Amino acid sequence: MPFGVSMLNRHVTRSCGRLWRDVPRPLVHIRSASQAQTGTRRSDEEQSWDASVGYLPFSRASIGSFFQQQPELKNPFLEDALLRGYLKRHFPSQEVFSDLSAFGERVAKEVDGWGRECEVNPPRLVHFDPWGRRVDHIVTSAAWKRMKDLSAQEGLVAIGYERLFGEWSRVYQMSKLYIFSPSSGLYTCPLAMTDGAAKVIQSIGVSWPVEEAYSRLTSRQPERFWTSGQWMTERRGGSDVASGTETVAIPQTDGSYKLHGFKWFTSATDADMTLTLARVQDPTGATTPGSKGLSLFYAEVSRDKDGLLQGIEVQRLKDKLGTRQMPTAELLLDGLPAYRLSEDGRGVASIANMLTITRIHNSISAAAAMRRVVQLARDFAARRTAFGKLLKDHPLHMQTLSRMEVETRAAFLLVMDVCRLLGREETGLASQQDAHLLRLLTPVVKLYTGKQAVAVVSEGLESFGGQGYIEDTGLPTILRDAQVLSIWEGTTNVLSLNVLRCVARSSGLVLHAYFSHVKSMLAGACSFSSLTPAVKAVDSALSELEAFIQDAATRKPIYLEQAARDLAYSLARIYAGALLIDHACWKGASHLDIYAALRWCEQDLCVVAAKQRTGCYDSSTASLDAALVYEQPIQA
Ligand code: UCC
Repeated sequence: MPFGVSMLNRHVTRSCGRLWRDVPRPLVHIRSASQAQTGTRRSDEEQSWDASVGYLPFSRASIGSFFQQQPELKNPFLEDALLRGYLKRHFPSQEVFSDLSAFGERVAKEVDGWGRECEVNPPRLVHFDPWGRRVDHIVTSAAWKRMKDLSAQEGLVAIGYERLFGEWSRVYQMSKLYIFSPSSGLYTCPLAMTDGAAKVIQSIGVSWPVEEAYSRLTSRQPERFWTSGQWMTERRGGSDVASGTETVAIPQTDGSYKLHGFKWFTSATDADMTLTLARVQDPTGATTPGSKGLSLFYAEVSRDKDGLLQGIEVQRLKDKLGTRQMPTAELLLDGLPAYRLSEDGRGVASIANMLTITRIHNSISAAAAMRRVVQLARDFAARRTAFGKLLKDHPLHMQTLSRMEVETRAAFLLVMDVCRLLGREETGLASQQDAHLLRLLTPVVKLYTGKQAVAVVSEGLESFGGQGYIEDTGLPTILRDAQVLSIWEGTTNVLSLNVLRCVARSSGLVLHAYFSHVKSMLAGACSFSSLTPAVKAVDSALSELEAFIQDAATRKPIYLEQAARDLAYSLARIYAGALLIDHACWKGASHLDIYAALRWCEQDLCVVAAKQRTGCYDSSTASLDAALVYEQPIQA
């Protein structure tokens, strides 16, 4: 400390000693801190002054003594009122409660730490061994490997195939994944594809050459358990699979094939097998273009006796915004041995079952990300004080978290309803209406929850203030990982168009199923006066939607195409409103279930009708939209 400053301090201390005694402690902290920062020894006089004010000096004054308490992850099953209420309402067996409760405990106490380890020790690619031989080893963390064992032990795929709980087995499996997902270090991605591959194999028939694979994909034994990839995306992009797939399959004399192509985006590339699309070459080397030329293939990822990958070169790992815990690679397929699973030219239709499953997993992850950020935010709000009181005592903060909670509840009920339908379909209990609903709602729920997740998680990060933006809190990872949910497995627009296609292909029957199911849910609520505003809102949105569809059916296809996204959003919001109402009518529901339904139904549920009224889908609007995007600056 410069001499002058030291003198001044001493002077101030002597002359103002009495006065300073009444100064609130924080100022005293500042004084002590400034002294220690300069590294000088404190005089006897100063130390006795500290003693006289009853203040224990800092041992490390430069950092002070206050630390914000971090949010605590508690058992995500026990903490989730809606999940527990939903299961209690629908689940015939109470047996799963103890399993979910124990798993939730394990997630909070153990698995969440592994998830963090996966994030900080991301996979890396070792191209060559020390002697220069090409090995293409994807090195993953110990935690990532533990996730695989855990997934087998906990039956995270197996539950869906054992079907011990009949039509509710999928709800049970997905509830477990919902608890697991935000702590899984993205291991839910390989599990989604593994589940999808098992589903495809089951639908095609569990026989040679995939019998062994099926038993491994659905195994509970870690040493037997396999994961699968789903290599669909090539350099031309992952949406328009029909024109983007260049990979060819060359028939071999034994009936198998060798694949040659370049897969641009293969996730969880450390998988044991994959399902992929390719075009079979005829003896002249020609292939059929478009969707009709695509067939579905099964290939194992194996190494020869020298440890070299058979028929695959790993070009590089992707440098992604999020999902960094998981290896995603560019792969050169150079004679990969494979078996054709589908009929020739039925590749897309055959892999569609996998898309249904991975899209449901995607939706589960989206709802789970929202739930996790809400759980952490509400815990933090009970710990952090600002402006003289805990955050939880600030009504505006609670309003923000409550809005996040309503979004999370809607997302949860949407995705669980799709799981319910899937379970009915797989146990032969699905009516025609259930089957139509499952087809329509799978893309709707995926696209809607993907968008909700980004918005809710982003809001959630803000509720931690600056700490939400700090990398090693683990919070930014949740946002980065949420961003992918609206991209992979079909972007929002691609899925919106998929909705239109399934309406057209079913000659509108999927919409009939939708209207009749929503109406039946509303009918069940008519005696609940507390829900009347919500019922009225959904009912009137449904009428608007019906009017829109009738009108749009008379227009040119471009009109519907422009409305596709808003239509999908309307389908999601109205259906979620009906589900929230339906859940609030359950005899075990609380007044807060009613409150959540009322809040959800306050928004514009039929956004497509509102946009139609403003001429949003008129042909002049389309050209103006494009003109606005490409407006050139006026030349000076
Ligand atoms: O993004 C990727 C990274 C992988 C990472 C894994 C993440 C796991 C998430 C885990 C959560 C944590 S992989 C690839 C992403 N790409 C896509 O998802 C594809 C997006 N594109 C589409 O969805 C397109 O609509 C296509 C490729 C499905 C359709 O293209 P086409 O060639 O135009 O085909 P069509 O004509 O629409 O359909 C062909 C057949 C028809 O059956 P048939 O011939 O019997 O009439 C359709 O009805 O396939 C049937 N089909 C479906 N069936 C098409 N889509 C479906 C469907 N969704 N469900 C049932």
